[in-house]
Amino acid sequence: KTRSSYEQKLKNAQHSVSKKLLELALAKQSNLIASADVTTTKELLELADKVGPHIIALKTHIDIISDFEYEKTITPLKDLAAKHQFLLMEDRKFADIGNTQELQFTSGVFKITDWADFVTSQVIGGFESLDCFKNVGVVAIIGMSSKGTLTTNEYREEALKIALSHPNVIGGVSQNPVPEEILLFTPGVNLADSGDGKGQQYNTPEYVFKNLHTDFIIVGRGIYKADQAEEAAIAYKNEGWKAYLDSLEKKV
Ligand code: UP6
Repeated sequence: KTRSSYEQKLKNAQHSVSKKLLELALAKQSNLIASADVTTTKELLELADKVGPHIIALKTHIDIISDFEYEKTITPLKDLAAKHQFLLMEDRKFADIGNTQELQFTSGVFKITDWADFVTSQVIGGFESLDCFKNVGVVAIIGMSSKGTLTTNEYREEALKIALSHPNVIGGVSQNPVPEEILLFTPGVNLADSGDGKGQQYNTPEYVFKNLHTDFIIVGRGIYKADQAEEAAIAYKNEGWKAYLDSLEKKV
């Protein structure tokens, strides 16, 4: 069967964050999410400003920023997101009981609930552990890209049951296809490398659109480690869009 287009998915989308992502993808002709795995506020803001026009979301690991200060880090980041029209995806990968996740989501110095449009969460804590993410979209970790991951077939099947039935869930992170009711986000995408020597495994944009019918590609080092981050973002954006258009025509 052929995949659904972003237009078709937009018609069926229930969650406001899914709608926003699909609208941005169509408006910017981009399915690219840049992963900003940099460790200072200056690098984070510079990267966001450079790649912002070409991405639909910026993915953060906010707890790796060494000089984090809400006013100096988040306030200007939100301004850049508004200026360049991208969403903020905090890749927190919550993995605890609901009450603890709720505290991690709302408290501490990062106050993720105040600024993230959507967050990632493991589903290892069960269905109700996702109830606290009421005001955001959740991307459930279904399968991981790293060598030796414990996200086996059986695990992924159970994880998908939670993802498909929970109203806060907009999508899943996976290296395998998922049902079209949820959006598929695929990290482990790089045009130059096949791995990083630390267990990461890479595929090309072409591969993940053709074989997984993914919706969005997540690229970290392929962009922020490039000599020209903006040029790299444009290259991944163009590759990703071309691969998406090709996947509309091909059957899996
Ligand atoms: N990520 C993966 N694989 C997963 C889930 N998440 O790589 O299964 C995240 C990493 C990193 C980004 O935490 O932030 O996606 C990939 O970065 P890279 O392109 O530099 O490898």
